[in-house]
Amino acid sequence: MMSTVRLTMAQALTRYLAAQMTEIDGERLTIFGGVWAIFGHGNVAGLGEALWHERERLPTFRAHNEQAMAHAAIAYAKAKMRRRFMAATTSIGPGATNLVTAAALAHVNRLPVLLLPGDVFANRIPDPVLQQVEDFGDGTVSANDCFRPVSRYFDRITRPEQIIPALARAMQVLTDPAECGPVTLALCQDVQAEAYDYPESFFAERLWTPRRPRPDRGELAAAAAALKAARKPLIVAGGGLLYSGASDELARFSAATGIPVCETQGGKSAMPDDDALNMAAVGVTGTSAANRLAAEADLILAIGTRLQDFTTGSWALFAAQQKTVIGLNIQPFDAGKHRALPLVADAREGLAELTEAIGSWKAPESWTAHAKAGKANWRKEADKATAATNAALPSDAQVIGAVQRALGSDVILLHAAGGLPGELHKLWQAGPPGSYHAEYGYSCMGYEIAGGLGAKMARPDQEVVVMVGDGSYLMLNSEIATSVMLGLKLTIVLLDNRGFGCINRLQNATGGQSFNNLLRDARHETLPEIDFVAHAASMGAIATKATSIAELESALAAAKGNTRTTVVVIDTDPLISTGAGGAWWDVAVPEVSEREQVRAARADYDTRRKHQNIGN
Ligand SMILES: Cc1ncc(C[n+]2csc(CCOP(=O)(O)OP(=O)(O)O)c2C)c(N)n1
Ligand SMILES: [Mg+2]
Repeated sequence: MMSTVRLTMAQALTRYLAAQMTEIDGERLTIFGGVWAIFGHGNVAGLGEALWHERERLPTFRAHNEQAMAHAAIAYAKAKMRRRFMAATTSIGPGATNLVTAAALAHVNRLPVLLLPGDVFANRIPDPVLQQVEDFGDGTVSANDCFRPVSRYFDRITRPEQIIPALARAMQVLTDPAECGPVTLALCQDVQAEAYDYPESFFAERLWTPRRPRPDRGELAAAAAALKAARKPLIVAGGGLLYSGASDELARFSAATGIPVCETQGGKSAMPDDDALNMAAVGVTGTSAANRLAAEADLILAIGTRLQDFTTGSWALFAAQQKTVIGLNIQPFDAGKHRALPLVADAREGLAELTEAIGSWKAPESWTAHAKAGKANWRKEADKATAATNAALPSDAQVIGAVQRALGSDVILLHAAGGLPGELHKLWQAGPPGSYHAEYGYSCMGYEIAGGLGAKMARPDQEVVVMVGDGSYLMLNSEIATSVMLGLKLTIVLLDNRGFGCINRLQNATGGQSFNNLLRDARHETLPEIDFVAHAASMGAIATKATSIAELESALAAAKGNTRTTVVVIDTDPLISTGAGGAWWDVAVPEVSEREQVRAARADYDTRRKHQNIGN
């Protein structure tokens, strides 16, 4: 007879999660780093009770906002290079839908997170329960259906035994490097509390280690032949390369072949910034070194990248008419983008086999030298942009320079939205792989502080430096209090330019009048003067204001010794961004307008769109 154990569905679920293991550097660990929870009706009685039983193997953490706690979970997975991850559970209704934005963020960024929103009663007897969305024509709909398009796998658990196949599928998705993303298991509240005789074998420890598929022979031969025919090859390194741990392989490949490398937001820190063949940032927020090569390249080896518009300059950046793209990617969906020759494989395995397949082939020396000269020039431009200043209102770039001088590169630098991503992509000199943590797939305001907390949980040995604008800070800052409560120190640099600076600049660049972005341009009775120092201090942070770049540098140097979350606020100029480098970005300008500036911007837009390589 099969041996069974009688448990509630929630108890079985937590027991199962606690038994899923992984191995990192020879150490055996639970693959779940813990569970974030905000309880309410729909999860407190069922899952809440079960988490209490498992609190040793599967620690529970409390946050202040469901979206934020999921951001923390997602950042944890990113900082762990997807080798470990977390779960997040909410009540039904608003608690659950607060998670939806975070689900989309994980979906776009291909990051694993297990979302466990509570759901309405499967038996429907007490309907409509508090917070239930009632569909007049469909009894199976609940608020959690919002998760479907933003989950890699979605299921609603309406019977206790359903978790047996559902959790197996969940683990497969969470640990699959190609499919990886958010998994949502909506847990009907009555079913969480319902008992079932689960087989003991369901709770046996299970070890998960990353799969590393090697390339198909035919695809490898085609890619190697294309590469050997190239005169101006360029590597675009994306986030998948970092997740694969392929940095050393990339450095070897680039050094052996003389092929220059450039990095997407997700791929930045794949190669040391000071490597002469690392052109650093590519695309809309790219360096002059990378973008001039992109404009000329006849072969682009795109590794582990989704090739989003910021990378391709909306497909106007890679300008050569005759060119080949090789898509080295573990996900066929990405590998074949833009008519690429697909090379479906793990990045490290793929690079290793490509190295072998091309033998002693090297890129023409003149191309390598051209790349190196461009990089040296870019460093001079970047140093100019980030140099110290006495200006009353420094630029974002000058603040970045100060942070870099005070803290160096061996920190985890984290950011997500506003003007900072573009400036940091260009100007930050990243340290070792993973030291640059950009959420620029969804570029979600409010990721920054909660994300910093997750990154710090993943890498407690590292200084985690969060750079955030006043707009993003105001949108979601509550996990400062959680970071203080958990004793997880963040260093937060808050750039206060009194509003949505980058969108105001975009508005002006598309011919628009400054309107509704900076506080001063928004309808107001009183112009807000927000005291961010007092605000952060009220949550327990050590908070100071720097009134100059010099003060910022000394405040950050002093913050190194702090063990509590530290917030340093500095006022910045909303109108300046770094002109050097960069590329066009397709933002649709109105075809008809009373404004002369809009008409001019549209004319320019029409011209620029002609340079988009559509399907080429
Ligand atoms: C949740 C969310 N809402 C809206 C946006 C669109 N958006 C991108 S940046 C930005 C302004 C950010 O302001 P702030 O953080 O102060 O940075 P700044 O632009 O001033 O550098 C807005 C509204 C977004 N990315 N995320
Ligand atoms: Mg701002």
